[in-house]
Amino acid sequence: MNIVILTGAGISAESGIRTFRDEDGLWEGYSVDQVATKLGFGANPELVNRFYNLRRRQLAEVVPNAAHTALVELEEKLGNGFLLITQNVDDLHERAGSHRLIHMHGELLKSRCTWCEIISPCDGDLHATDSCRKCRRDMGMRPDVVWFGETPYELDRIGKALESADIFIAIGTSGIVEPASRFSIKAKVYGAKTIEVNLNETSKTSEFDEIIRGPASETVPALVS
Ligand code: BJW
Repeated sequence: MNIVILTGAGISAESGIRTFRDEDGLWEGYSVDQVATKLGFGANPELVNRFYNLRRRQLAEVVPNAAHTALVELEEKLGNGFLLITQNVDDLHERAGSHRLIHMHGELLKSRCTWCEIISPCDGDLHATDSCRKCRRDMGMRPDVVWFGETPYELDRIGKALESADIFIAIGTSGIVEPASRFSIKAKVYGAKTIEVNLNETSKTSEFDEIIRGPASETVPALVS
């Protein structure tokens, strides 16, 4: 049995991390073009790093919730038949104990040099003036997150997993952002049963075989038990 899970900001909401597009979402007060595009970073790298520094610091104040933990239990049951793809840049899945995990939109706790592309662990603040430890150039250190117009990580591995999935479950994602928004249809075309787990209806709800409504901290443990 192969199960592929896609998680979005909704799974971390009950841990205290704001989603992007819900009322009071993270994008409110910020222009997406300013903080989540390469052009925005080029125009004002210090502002962009400040936005991510704040979010990186907030990670220290939150802990995984019952939904993250339930997915660890499912991974332990299924072993190689399990793959967790997260769009989240927080580290709550790994802190809960997930191993078979892809961070398709990158990770807040890593930095990337825009000059030489080296990726390094990053648990403190980043500044545009920081020098890269490898190429020594400055004005290029950015969070290792995937912005609009950039290619998400590990799409080949994800594509293969979707083709062999028996069950695909999307948890806490609005289904607005491509290419993740197309994963459920791809899995379905290749024969998977698809399940949406979300507090609310999404623009993709009608595409799923089964819908489970409610907070992830309750619905996910019930689903995997
Ligand atoms: C709960 C809950 C609870 C709440 N329990 N549920 C026109 C111009 C330019 C680009 C495009 C364009 N049209 C399309 C594009 C492509 C673009 C895109 O999709 N844009 C659309 C927005 C229009 N996509 C890209 O550019 C991507 N790259 C790409 O497509 O490359 C081309 C390519 C494709 C295929 C192969 C090769 C190349 C890159 C996208 C990068 C997204 N980056 C971000 C920011 C990351 C850094 C950061 O964190 O700041 O990733 S955007 C943001 O959205 C973040 C998220 O991962 C992503 C998805 O959001 P998510 O997780 O769905 O959150 P929300 O807030 O939207 O939804 C939360 C959900 O939870 C809601 O449904 C709630 O109901 C629910 N919920 N509480 C259960 N307790």
